[in-house]
Amino acid sequence: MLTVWGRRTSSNVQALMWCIGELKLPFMRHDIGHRYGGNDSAEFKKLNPNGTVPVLRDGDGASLWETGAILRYLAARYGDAEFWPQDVEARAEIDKWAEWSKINIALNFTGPIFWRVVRTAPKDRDAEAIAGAISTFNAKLDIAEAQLERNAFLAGNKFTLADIQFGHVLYRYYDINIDRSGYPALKRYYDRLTARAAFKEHVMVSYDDLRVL
Ligand SMILES: N[C@@H](CCC(=O)N[C@@H](CS)C(=O)NCC(=O)O)C(=O)O
Repeated sequence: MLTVWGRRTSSNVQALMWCIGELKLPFMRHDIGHRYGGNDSAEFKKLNPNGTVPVLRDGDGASLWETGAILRYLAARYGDAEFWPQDVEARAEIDKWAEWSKINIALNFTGPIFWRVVRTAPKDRDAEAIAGAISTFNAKLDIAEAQLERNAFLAGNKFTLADIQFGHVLYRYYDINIDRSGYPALKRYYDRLTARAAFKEHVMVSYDDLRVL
C-alpha cells in the first residue's frame, strides 16, 4: 500500500496521484499543506525536511520526496515497458521529456502564471508580469506543439511518464482566465488527457481553495 502526504490542490500532488491512478495502485492519502497545514510540524519534517508535499512511502520503505524522483520510482517499480521502458535509451528519451516538462512547463507555469492570476488578489495582479510570463511559457509551448503535431503523446505515440510531468498543469492552463491563442495540437492532446479517468479524478480538481480574492 502506498501512503501519500499532500493536499489534492497541490500541482505536484496531482502529478503523483495521476501517476498512481494510471498505474492503478492502492493508496491512502493524508491532506497536508496549505489550509490543512501540518507540513511545518517536526513529525512531518522527519518525512521531508523541506516541509513540502508530496511525500510518498511505499509500504515500510523510506519516505520519498521530490515529485520527479517519486514518479520515476513508481514508474520503475510498477510501470510497464511502455510507460517506463527497461531499455536505457528508450527510457532516457521519455526521461528527457519528463525532466524538460518539470523545468520548463511546470516551473514556468505554476509560480509565474498560476500564482499571479489565481493566488494573487485582483487589485495586486501585475498584468505586465503576467504577459511576460505567458510569453516565456509560450516559447516552451512552441516546442511541445511541434512535438505534439508529430506524436499523440509527448514522448511518442504512447502514454508515458513524460505525459504526467507535462500534462498535469494543463487543466489549470486551460481553465484560468489568460490569453491562450494558438496551439491546436496541444488542445487536441489536452482533450485526449481529459478522457482519461485518472486525469479527471486527480488533476481536474477545483482550485477554489487557493484563490486569493
Ligand atoms: N521540488 C518539489 C516542490 C514541492 C513543493 O513546492 N510543493 C508545494 C505544493 S505544489 C508545497 O509543499 N507547498 C506548501 C503547502 O502546500 O503548504 C517537488 O517537485 O516535489
